[in-house]
Amino acid sequence: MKKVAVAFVLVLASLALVACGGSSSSSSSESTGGETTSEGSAGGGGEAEGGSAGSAAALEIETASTGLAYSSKSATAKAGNVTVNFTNGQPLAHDVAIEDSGGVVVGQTELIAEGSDSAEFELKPGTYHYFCTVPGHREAGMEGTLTVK
Ligand SMILES: [Cu+2]
Repeated sequence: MKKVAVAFVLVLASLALVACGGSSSSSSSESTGGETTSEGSAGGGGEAEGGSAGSAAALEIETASTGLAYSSKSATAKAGNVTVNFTNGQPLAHDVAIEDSGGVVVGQTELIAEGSDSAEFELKPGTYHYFCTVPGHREAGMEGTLTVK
């Protein structure tokens, strides 16, 4: 009977170990979640979406509320397939073209007014510029720097 009692205690002890293991594994998954959150804030929501849809990433570019300018003078994107979502809230037509460091235009969105358009780009790491192709707009300041990592 004593052996049975010892065996019972061992079973209880192993159950306690399993319980400990369970709680430690759940706390480690919480820390993994924290890492994912910090990655998300660095790379933007597009990174999480890209994980489920391959390597696609989205870059949002919009015009300033008034004037010949975009809302931001700089943008960053991950190398690979990048979808540029361009939003123009102005009644004046604008577009977004992207040129590489050699000045070669690699693609552009439609010319639109008060609307939005998307275009896909295949971007390698490097420095690009985005600008509006309407004559005079880029010269007036409607451009920005795109850094692809
Ligand atoms: Cu323009």
